[in-house]
Amino acid sequence: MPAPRTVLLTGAAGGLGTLMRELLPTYGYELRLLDLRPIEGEPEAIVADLADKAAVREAVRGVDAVLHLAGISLEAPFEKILEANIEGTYHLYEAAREEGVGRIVFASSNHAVGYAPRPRGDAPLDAADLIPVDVPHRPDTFYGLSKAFGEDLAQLYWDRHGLETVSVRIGSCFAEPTSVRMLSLWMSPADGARLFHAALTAPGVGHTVVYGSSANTRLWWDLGSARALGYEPQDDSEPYAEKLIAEQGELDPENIAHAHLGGHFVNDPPIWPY
Ligand code: NAI
Ligand code: 15L
Repeated sequence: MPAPRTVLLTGAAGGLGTLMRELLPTYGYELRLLDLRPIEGEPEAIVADLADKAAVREAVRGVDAVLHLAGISLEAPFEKILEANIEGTYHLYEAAREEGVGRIVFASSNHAVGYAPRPRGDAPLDAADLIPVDVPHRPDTFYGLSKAFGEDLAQLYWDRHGLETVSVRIGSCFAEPTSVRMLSLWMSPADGARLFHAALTAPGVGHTVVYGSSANTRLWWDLGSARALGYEPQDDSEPYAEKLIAEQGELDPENIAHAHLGGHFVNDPPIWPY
């Protein structure tokens, strides 16, 4: 596949979408934007719901690749997750197949494997103790289940239709880490752009699953498959560690939210904004 130039960015109005709208053009991409919500200052952005198959098909027409960020990004009632994340992602894959788009980069999440126990031991962990990328799906929420579905859908569309995907199990991509758990999962926005760029351009990815984070000293997972795409993370959350640990304390192994990769998403019942 030749390196993509035009990329459809779904979820362009969201937190990560806003960061990527700023950072990805520096890699030479021309972005076509789509979101349920209008974007201030972007009159050409497509305002559409992933539920609208015809609109999604029109949105993918003529692009080289898709960076699929749109969807509900936290836990929600199953019916809402079903429509936005499961059916919506299916509509996107069908549209991409019909329009001959060669590659999708899918925003999966750590919550697809959120019940994986977090590794113990002093940082930095030995490579053998890191959570491997082929750990079985262990979703911690309906939200995590939708990300596990998205990864499996990507595998199906690769095996059956030759549509390539990199599924990025993003940790926590925000300007700064805000919790002790995030010291392990943080992906700086600049590293996020580096990783998405690698995922968009690496040759012959088939369906590849990677973890998405910076090169944190307190890393819990294996970045090997991301590095194999050419991703070279430049950032580390460690400069934030002293302050966050002084404010919040060390992780408590007796607390189930601290004992699993998914953090507070494993609490039952979760408290969510939807
Ligand atoms: P966000 O909630 O800020 O943005 C999601 C965007 O998707 C919103 O602008 C929303 O309007 C749009 N959207 C929702 N349903 C839609 C629909 N049916 N049709 C069209 N657009 C729709 O989320 P954020 O943080 O920007 O995350 C982006 C993606 O990355 C999400 O898929 C999220 O699950 C995933 N992710 C993000 C992480 C992070 O640290 N920010 C961590 C792991 C995964
Ligand atoms: C996610 O999947 C969410 O979309 C994001 O808002 C964060 O909560 C992140 O996971 C996390 O685990 O920190």
